[in-house]
Amino acid sequence: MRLSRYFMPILKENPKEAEIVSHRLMLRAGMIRQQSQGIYSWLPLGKRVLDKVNAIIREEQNRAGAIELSMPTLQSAELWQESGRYDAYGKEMLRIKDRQERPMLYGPTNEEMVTDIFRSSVKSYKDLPLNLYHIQLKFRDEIRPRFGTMRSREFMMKDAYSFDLTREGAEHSYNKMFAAYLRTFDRLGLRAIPMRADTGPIGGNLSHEFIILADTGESEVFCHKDFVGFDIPGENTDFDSVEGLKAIFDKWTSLYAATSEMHDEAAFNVVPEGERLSARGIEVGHIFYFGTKYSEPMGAKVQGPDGKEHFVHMGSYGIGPTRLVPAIIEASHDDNGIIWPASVAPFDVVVINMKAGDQACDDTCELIYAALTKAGKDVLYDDTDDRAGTKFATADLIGVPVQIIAGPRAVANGEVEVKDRKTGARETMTIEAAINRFVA
Ligand code: 5CA
Repeated sequence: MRLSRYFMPILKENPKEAEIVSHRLMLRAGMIRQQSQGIYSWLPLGKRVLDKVNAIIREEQNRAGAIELSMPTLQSAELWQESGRYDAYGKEMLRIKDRQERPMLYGPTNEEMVTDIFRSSVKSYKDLPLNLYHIQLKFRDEIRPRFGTMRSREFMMKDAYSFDLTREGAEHSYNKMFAAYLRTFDRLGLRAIPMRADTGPIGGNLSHEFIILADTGESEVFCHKDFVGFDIPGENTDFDSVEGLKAIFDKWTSLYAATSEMHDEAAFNVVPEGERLSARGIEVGHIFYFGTKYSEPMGAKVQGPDGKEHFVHMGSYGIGPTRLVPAIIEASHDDNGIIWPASVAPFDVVVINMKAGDQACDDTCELIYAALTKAGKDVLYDDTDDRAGTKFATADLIGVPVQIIAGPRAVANGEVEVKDRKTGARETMTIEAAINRFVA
């Protein structure tokens, strides 16, 4: 992508409305724009990051055996009347009427709709277990939308829904998502700690929130320090192994960890003082097992091996991609801007032409840009005629992991400078070596 032809509206000044660093940096880097309170457009740079986050979520959901579909944002009120949540949900639900005066709503979550899909076609235990997910916009008319896309009214959610014949089966499905979440957040460069959590309007009695520790987090959390160093389940994790996944779940729930709603001061005080961590955190995922809470009122049942009909046991599993992007920034930035983990960086590398219009600089940059693009890399080429200082500041602000800097003096020697955004380390090398770094 040539910056001269891209749309990346950088802000020079710090936006006043932004209270936390991620919101400030997302606005300054031209990643998002508020359209009305708590409702955002994702501008091209932000969209790239969001897509990369979603790609990782999708890969790990698929690895754990979940199957992707797509459900609409607008739902009929009838389904919610069946489950009893239409009245219970309260003012967070945006209710609307269509031209026939039929009550509709902008979905805050999809338990009812997915249960309807399930009951319309699954009739036998032989088709279980089943886990269906989508990545879709939701709407919750939050009282206090704030911190940009961290807590917005319209936001994206990956929501998965599992169906099993028995409680034991449902627990295995829960453990699959539990392990998949540990892997997902790790790949996003985050350390998320599962904590016992309140179930709120979703319901049920088994639930974990996945929390990133951050000073700007909205939740108050209490946990054992050792979680920070626990091993993440590997790529070779066998998601069909009941014992294997149970062992992962047991290990990650063996020490104290709870959000303030579930906090038990006496139990926390049993943890040796030096190992207690009481901090603030950002909830990036939340998983629930709620048994037959929706399947019973909505009549979602299957024939079991005993020939009888059984209401299915369900769970739901949410991740907030539009919250994860600012959460990643909260965890990874410095005074100059964002520092993206390579896995979600909007571009793999930025090529900075320090003197656009200078033939040697232009030729060198074009050569590198073409070679890296051909090698399948996402390359941003700063071909604008801005001052070098402005270009460096922009490259640092948008947080691309590697900068290749082509200035007249180095280029005259057949060389460029390669800068690591995270460490700030700079290395001069031949043009060929710089290319080979990515191509090899
Ligand atoms: N149906 C269940 C799981 S699929 C559910 O709705 N769970 S939830 O309410 O906990 O939301 C799941 C995730 O969505 C949260 O962990 C959070 O990451 C994200 N999320 C929830 N509300 C917002 C919001 N207002 N803004 C941004 N992200 C949000």
